[in-house]
Amino acid sequence: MSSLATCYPKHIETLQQRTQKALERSGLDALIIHSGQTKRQFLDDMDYPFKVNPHFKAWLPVVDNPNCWLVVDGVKKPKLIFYRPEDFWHKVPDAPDQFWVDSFELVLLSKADQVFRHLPRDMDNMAYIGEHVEVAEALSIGQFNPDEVLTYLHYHRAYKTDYELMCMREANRIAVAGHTAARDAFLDCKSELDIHAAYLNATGHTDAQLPYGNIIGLNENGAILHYMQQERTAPTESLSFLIDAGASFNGYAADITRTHCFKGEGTFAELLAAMTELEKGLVEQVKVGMDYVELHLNCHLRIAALLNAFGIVDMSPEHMLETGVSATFFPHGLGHLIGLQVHDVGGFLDNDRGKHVSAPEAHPFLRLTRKLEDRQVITIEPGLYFIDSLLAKLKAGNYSDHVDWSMVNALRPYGGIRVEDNIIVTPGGPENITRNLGLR
Ligand SMILES: [Mn+2]
Repeated sequence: MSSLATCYPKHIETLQQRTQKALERSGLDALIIHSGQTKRQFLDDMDYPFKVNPHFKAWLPVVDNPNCWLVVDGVKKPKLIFYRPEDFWHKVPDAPDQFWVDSFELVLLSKADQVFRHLPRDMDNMAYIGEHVEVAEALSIGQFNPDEVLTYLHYHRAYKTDYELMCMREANRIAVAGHTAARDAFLDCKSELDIHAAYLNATGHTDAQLPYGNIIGLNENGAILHYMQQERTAPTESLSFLIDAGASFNGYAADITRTHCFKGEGTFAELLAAMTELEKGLVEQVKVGMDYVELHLNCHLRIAALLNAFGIVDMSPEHMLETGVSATFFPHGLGHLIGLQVHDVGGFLDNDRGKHVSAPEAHPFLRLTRKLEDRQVITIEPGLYFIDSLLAKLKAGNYSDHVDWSMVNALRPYGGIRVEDNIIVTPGGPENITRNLGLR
């Protein structure tokens, strides 16, 4: 049985190779990767929540420790400068002894401003990778976040190592536990805030540990794509529930959406069942070599066909796609790369030298234009919503007569539907790491 610990050395080897190649191309000697540092809130004595540099957590599962550094040249054993201050206000991390520690030459740092003692003496031909350019300047590091290096790393980051795939399966496992608890709380007629609390409880996450703020919308709130408020009072009647919520494991994200209908019958319940089948059908299409933009357009045609079959819009699917009518109901992209970041970088890179492929003009919110390849992890997340502002435009436009407005009005109180799974692209077909856990 392979475990995280047994897969990890190969992960480091892969990162070493990528680093070596990136350095070779840019003529640099090493990368100096900063985990980050805390940021003070304006006129306050407290810090914003710390968010680690993704280039740091790519190397090791440390996501909560500022003032750490990595020195990597792709050949020598990576050097980890690990911050362990004397501090009686905050919890100080233990000296590392986890499975990953042997992959590094470890140095402990007790004073953040003394890091220069452990960094290479001459860093003129090295590059700082991190957020705090002023720190890099003070340390006389020659370059800051060079495009050539970042592009190379961002492009290749889409191909996950076995270790990363294990982390992502585990993040999904945690999130699925949360989704199950949230669904039960919805069926108990709880408020959005109570459902959120049930989710956190089941995942063992704090709010700050979530890879993104939970979207928990009851009834018409399901139509607000990034709805972040959490009403503390339950609605008089719970009709529907849209939850887009993830989990983190070792710095890797899960991003899952489910929609639930309180009653098992009626038009919305039927539409939900049809959208679930539609999503599964799209996942089945995922294969190595596929153009993701085409899959996105195919998704529009499928959603348009549903709108037609349900008698909501009387137009051919092709015409709905051409005229933008399908985008009234499905205004976002089919999905994105996922990994160290929820919407992971590199979705528009056609090659590792930075050739950019934009989303089609009519689909500006699509975040992934790359061909699908082995070891990429993507989301598939079709949606169908009743969004007041977009419906108002449709009503005022040329195609209003094709819409059954009484039906639209009857569905508005249900908000919308989104179904989202996380998929590993493999030569043997899609591995649905969300549904494989039994989440329906
Ligand atoms: Mn997503």
